[in-house]
Amino acid sequence: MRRAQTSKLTWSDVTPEATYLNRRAVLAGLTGIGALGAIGAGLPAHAAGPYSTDEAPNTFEEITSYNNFYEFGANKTDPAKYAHALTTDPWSIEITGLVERPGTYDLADVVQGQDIQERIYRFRCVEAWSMVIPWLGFELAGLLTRVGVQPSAKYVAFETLHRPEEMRGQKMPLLKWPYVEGLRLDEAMHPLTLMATGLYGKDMPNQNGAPIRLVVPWKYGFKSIKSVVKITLTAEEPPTSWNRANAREYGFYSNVNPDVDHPRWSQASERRVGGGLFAKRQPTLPFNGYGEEVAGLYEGMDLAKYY
Ligand SMILES: Nc1nc2c(c(=O)[nH]1)N[C@H]1C(S)=C(S)[C@@H](COP(=O)(O)O)O[C@H]1N2
Ligand SMILES: [Mo]
Repeated sequence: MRRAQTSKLTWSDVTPEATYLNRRAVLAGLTGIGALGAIGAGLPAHAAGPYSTDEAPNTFEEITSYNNFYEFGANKTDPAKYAHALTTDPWSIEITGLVERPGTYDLADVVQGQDIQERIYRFRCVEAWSMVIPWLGFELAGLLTRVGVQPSAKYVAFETLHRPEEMRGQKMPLLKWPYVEGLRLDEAMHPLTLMATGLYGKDMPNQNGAPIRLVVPWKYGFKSIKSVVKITLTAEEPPTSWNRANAREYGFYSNVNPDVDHPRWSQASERRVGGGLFAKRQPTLPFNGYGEEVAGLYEGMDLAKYY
């Protein structure tokens, strides 16, 4: 089976990685240098779209060496050490539950025809560190629309691959396997919500959730489930791994909220990974800075109760 071609031409094809560190300079270069004009036509339509942040992305090295992916162990360095053992081709996703066209779809079919874009998002872990990551991905809404959501569906449940032979952390009871996550349907349909197939213009590194993972930038990192093999549309709120492990510390919503502290980590500020030992912590923003886009989803809800 052919490896899904998930990445169109992106910045990284025309510019060295270093230029990511100043996106404005890249943009200036593209408009200023005629030779890049023809190549520019092949860039994703919305590479500089309204959803990307102007903040400097973390380096590829930082993004791929400091990870949470308990399927490979509980330490930040375990995924980079052990995730190479994961076979990501062939890969399929079962899409089931309250959908018009349930089935097990090959990754190539899932991705085919979707509008793959580069989105530079802030990413905030509940452990109070953050990164800026140039994802490649498409809106989950595009996929859900294609399979057809039945009117009774209210939630979307996600499941990660369970393959202990390749995922050594699954031989340990770190969590109940497989890892599961969930979103309310309106959250899943929001244009900020991505199915990501790569970063820095390359296919997704295994430690970041190859070959396809969820990215929900206004929620704590653990909602962004990796290496997805199953998507189920449901009428009831689905279980989520961290809520099941510790309901007092992790709720279903898990929106980034500087006003609601986690019992072990203040959520008021964060440390940008790679900022250096003496870098100042920066304040954490409501909804991780995406409030303008998503606050309306939670109108009238007590976000201290529904944490
Ligand atoms: N399947 C799975 N998905 C997961 C996790 C995990 O352990 N298993 N960790 C989560 C957490 S806590 C974070 S912060 C992000 C980390 O994503 P990154 O390594 O790409 O930065 O992945 C999330 N998705
Ligand atoms: Mo996290």
